[in-house]
Amino acid sequence: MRQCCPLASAASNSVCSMAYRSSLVDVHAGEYNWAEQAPHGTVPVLETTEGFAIGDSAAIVDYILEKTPDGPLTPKDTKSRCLAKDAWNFCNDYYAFFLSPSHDVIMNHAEPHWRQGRNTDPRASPEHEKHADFLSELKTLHAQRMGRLEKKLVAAGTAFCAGDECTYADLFIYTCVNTVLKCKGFTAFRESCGEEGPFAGCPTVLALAAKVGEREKVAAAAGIFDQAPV
Ligand SMILES: N[C@@H](CCC(=O)N[C@@H](CS)C(=O)NCC(=O)O)C(=O)O
Repeated sequence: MRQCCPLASAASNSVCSMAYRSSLVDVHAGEYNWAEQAPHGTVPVLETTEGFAIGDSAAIVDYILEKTPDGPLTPKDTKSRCLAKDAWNFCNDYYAFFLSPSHDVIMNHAEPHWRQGRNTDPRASPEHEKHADFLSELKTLHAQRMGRLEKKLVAAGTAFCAGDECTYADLFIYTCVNTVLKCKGFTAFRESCGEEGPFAGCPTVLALAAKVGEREKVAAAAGIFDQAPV
């Protein structure tokens, strides 16, 4: 498994009942030219033992779920399967529309197609006249989406997002929350949220993330957030 960021961890480590070798790709080290070698030019990438590679996190999750129907984070019935996918896709949008554009701001990437074909918002540049508006819009989006997730979890009233058992989707919630709470690149964002922090009004989201963080394998990998800028 090739990976380099918390999103990648969410896709892969989340269903960690399957044996795989994970290699953390340092995008600056050059030991793996993922822009060329990865099928989509992005990470994560799962190089299966069946001779093909999968280049999209959702497809990687599907593959692992199918291979490990009894895995500890695999939903076991139709309702939890659908609810887990529902929550995972919600987090994936949060990644695409908040975490990823924030990544561009943090890493100072505002060139048009830096992300292998994803359009980058030019307002990510601190020199752009509307940079402050962009930051403010991202903050609003974060608050709206996390508020929506809070409402969703409260309405479900279950211990985890897809029922009373933890699933791979809870790992993505955990990853989104901890990226914002712990990664160095989000320091300015956290500070902009004042004393209440970025998850004010979302106690259920925070509690779920904390509960997931107590799982042995998750706790063992928690250092990744302190190492990663985003
Ligand atoms: N839809 C893709 C998105 C993957 C993605 O954006 N990965 C980022 C790292 S978290 C990446 O490789 N971006 C390319 C770049 O940074 O140039 C997926 O879910 O796998």
